[in-house]
Amino acid sequence: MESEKNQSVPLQDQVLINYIESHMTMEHPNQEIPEAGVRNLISLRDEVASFERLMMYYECAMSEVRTKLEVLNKELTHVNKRNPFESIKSRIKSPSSIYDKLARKGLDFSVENISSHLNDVAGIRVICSFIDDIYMLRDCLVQQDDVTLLEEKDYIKNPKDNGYRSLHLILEIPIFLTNEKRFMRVEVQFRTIAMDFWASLEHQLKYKKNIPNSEAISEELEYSAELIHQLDKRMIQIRDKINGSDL
Ligand code: 0O2
Repeated sequence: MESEKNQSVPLQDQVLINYIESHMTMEHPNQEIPEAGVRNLISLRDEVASFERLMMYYECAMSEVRTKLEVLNKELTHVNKRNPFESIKSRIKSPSSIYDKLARKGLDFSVENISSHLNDVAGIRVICSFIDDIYMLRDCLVQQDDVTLLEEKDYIKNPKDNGYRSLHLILEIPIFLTNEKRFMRVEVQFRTIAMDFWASLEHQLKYKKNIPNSEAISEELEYSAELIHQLDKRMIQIRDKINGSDL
């Protein structure tokens, strides 16, 4: 009877079936486990395993791009005696953020939908002191042989209505696994320190509910974004004056 029930179940899943059955029958000794239930659990387990594998690929891709940026930072610091970026952060989008983003796009949570429809599962944020360093780093990165620029959103030249500024790149790079080469997408956001300061505060406004005077705060943020941009431009002028005085 037992072997008949599980006849068409692949051999490698037998261990799981035995485990589920032994556990469930201990709690509910008289309850039969429907085969469909076991099959659902198996397919869920397989989906979880594929999800974890996909996240591992994104982590590898993220490390590759992060290393590329750190190498550029090292070399440019050596050559120019100043570092083009101040800090770098990387993160893999959490499962709940992935779920929310897919839901916003009207898509189910699946490994297929994640890899086909999301560009920012692996994300890197590079914080620079100066705007011109952002474009210099961007050029150095996208001209590398194994990097393909899939998409670019220049919110520095074309800020969002709320005042948000950053340069966003969607890159595709290969990762080399034991038996295959896989192309993965990574989002890189470049900002100045001042833009990052602004975005962090604005992010709080976006995600905090029931803030009194939120419209007035939005207007203040928009105005501050403009001040920050003027300040960013001025810092470049001051830096150039300081460098000029060295000549
Ligand atoms: P998190 O938690 O920061 O990762 P697309 O990815 O092209 O389908 P999306 O997501 O609108 O569409 O792309 P976009 O415009 O490139 O923005 C992606 C990310 O930029 C956001 O990620 C934020 O990190 C940041 N961002 C964009 N607009 C704003 C803004 O107005 N204010 C702030 N503070 N950050 C912004 P997520 O997905 O929102 O989440």
